[in-house]
Amino acid sequence: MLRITNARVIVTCPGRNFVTLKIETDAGVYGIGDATLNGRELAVASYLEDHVIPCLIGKDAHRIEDIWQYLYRGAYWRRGPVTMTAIAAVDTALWDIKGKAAGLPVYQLLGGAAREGVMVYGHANGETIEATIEAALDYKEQGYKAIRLQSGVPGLASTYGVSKDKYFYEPADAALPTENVWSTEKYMRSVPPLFAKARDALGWDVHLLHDAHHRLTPIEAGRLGRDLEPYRPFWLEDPTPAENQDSFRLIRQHTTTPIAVGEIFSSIHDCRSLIENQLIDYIRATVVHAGGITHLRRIAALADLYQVRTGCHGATDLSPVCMAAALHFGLSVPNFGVQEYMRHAAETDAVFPHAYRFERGMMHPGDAPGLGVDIDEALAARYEYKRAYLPVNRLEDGTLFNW
Ligand code: KDG
Ligand code: MG
Repeated sequence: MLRITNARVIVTCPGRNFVTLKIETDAGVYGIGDATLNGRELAVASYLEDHVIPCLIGKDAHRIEDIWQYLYRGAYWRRGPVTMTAIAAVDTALWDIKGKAAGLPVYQLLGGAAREGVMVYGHANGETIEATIEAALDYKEQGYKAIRLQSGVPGLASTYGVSKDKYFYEPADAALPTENVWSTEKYMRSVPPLFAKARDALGWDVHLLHDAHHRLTPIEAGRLGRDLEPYRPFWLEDPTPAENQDSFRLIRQHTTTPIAVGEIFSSIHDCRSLIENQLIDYIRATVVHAGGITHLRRIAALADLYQVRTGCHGATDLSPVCMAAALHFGLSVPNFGVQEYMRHAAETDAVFPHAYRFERGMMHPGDAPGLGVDIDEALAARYEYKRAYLPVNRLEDGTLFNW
């Protein structure tokens, strides 16, 4: 028995907002879990502080599955991003504790390494095709085996995924949502030339990815997928919103470009129909937003039955605690595909010292007991929470559209 004696929520903003849960036990071992829900951070902080932490005190930290079920079934209100992010934070912290108590890195508790390292993809983005390709060449030079390409769209003032900074793309950028303008027609014309030029410049030995960010109708997605086929993209991500999962059948009827979906999914029930009907190739659900390591393993096991591989979300709003957990998961899961890796700012890395490392396009969680990541609470306290929002998106006629 490892009794939970205390749990605390730490909100900090070292470059961007992060919410972290710290669970302490009577043996002096503690664990941490990421609870960051971009743009809605304080909802999860309150859910944990006001409703979850009182139930944790006195429980046995070793009983990860029982505590997961207690928080999921016991709440009566199931699923949803706030609930599942809160459950994920508890689950991640408990795996950290179990690893520390056992003296083993978490991936060993998950079955051990199933590969030498975790292939990651970096973000190459630019205002123009030339700038994007220049960024991609830089990533290739650093050894990346997979690169996501996002470029500004001629005729549009701003575009999803295109940052002002070379490495640190930060989508939540204002105290109130900024507004972008979108034209699917202009966008659809701009992506195939980006991929054509990228293949000329980068060759064929590097995986190229693209994120359509839920902005196409199924038939538009089918056309874009088909137009990209000659350049053999690794995946086309979030081609259309996934509420109506049947609509992915239409995409499948028109293209063999692999499809990746799921960064906003919070449970296996969001993934089930897409996976069972083999409408996607990669599932992007991740530790922090999909119920923690415990639930993500369940999603991966379902996906494995249908040859769907993992491709976990890993943008900067997922803290280094989530990144560490994702690497332990990715190293051990049989049907691993790729892991997104957007570097965190130096202030973030200083608040969350970690053992994970990048080498020639691959990452490894390291062999420290537990997750191998910590939070420097004194440093974290220096960065006060700043309300920040993702932008909203409107069509050229002012209609509110998909972000
Ligand atoms: O919080 C939202 C971001 O993480 C999201 O916009 C990033 O689409 C994204 C991606 O693929 O990383
Ligand atoms: Mg995305």
